Amino acid sequence: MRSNQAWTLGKARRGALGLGAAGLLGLSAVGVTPAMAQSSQITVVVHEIKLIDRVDALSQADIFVRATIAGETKATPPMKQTGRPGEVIRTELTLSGAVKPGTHAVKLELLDKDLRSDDTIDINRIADRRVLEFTVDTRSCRIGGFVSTYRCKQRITRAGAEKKAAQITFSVEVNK
Ligand SMILES: [Ca+2]
Ligand SMILES: [Ca+2]
Repeated sequence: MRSNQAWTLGKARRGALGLGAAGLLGLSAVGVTPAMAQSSQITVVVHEIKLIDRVDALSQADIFVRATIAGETKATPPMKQTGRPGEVIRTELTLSGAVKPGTHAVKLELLDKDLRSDDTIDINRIADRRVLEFTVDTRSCRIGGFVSTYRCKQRITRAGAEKKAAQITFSVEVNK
């Protein structure tokens, strides 16, 4: 983000010194810069994953976390684990996305890497819903979409109850 911004400023300065079309390009780049300076960052931190039942019937569990923050999807590398039921994996996995100040949708998924298609592990206690979807207000630092409202840095624990279920503990941080 920072280097990107520096690049934009550099380009704007060069453009402003030029004439004609280059000067016009420079002016439009200057117009973009203030919005970028106002951007915030939403980070999802996964602290603990507890496998409730066997998540991979044929091979080892190699789970990973995927987060979609304001429409942009990011994933962690798969973790090599034995995948025994009851196993607790303590971690500090982080996934971040740059956003404009305001309220944004976040989707959090726990998956098991598979040869054919990745398997979504159930972390949502609601039937037929395996992923967690919530909102983050970067201004008030409130996490919405759950029965109770959480705040930034507060630990949230959720568990699924369907086949291939796990419990996940995570928190959300906002950098302005
Ligand atoms: Ca697997
Ligand atoms: Ca469920």
